[in-house]
Amino acid sequence: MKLYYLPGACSLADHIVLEWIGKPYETYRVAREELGSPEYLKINPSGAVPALQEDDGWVLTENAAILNYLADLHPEAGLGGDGSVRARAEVNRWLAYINSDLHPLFRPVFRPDRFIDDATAQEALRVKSVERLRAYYERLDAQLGGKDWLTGSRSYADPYLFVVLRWATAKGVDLGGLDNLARFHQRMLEDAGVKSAMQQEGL
Ligand SMILES: N[C@@H](CCC(=O)N[C@@H](CS)C(=O)NCC(=O)O)C(=O)O
Repeated sequence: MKLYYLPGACSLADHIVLEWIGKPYETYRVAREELGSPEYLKINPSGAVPALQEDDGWVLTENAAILNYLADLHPEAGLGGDGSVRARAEVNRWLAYINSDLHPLFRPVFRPDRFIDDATAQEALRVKSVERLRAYYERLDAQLGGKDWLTGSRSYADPYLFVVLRWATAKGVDLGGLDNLARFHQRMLEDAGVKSAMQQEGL
């Protein structure tokens, strides 16, 4: 099994999950200029990471699908809840919140030029998006109240939260007073699997 990744991108969530599962895997670091190449577009026609390739050549794209797939392949890792339908739904609730609500709001932060040509408008869009992101982190902070992990036990939603916390810090999102998130971030930084994935990605 091979994970295609960009350092520090949302593919880091899958990388951490692979570390937590603890079974052998390979990685392929995609160069930015490779994303649009004919070779890589055969792997992921969206020109994005992550992509997960099985040894027989089958490729799975879309982070939410990959994280669910890894949890199903390795139920012994316990990353999809306690085995109940409701616990799994809770994990997917928070995964969806991060993957489909919060993550897309970073697009105009990282690349405002993809949305609007005017440089002044780009900066205004970037600043507004950074401001709007705060509310998403407030909700995540509230969810972490009294818990070490988003759903109470460690799941595949947690590494995705770690990834977007790194982005928030790098891009100046105001996380002031969100102490549950700060504790979570620190706990993840001290986790052996997180450290290993980050070191492999050169972070
Ligand atoms: N819907 C995709 C989105 C993946 C995505 O946004 N990947 C980003 C990195 S976090 C990417 O590869 N961006 C490359 C680019 O836009 O040039 C998923 O959830 O897997």
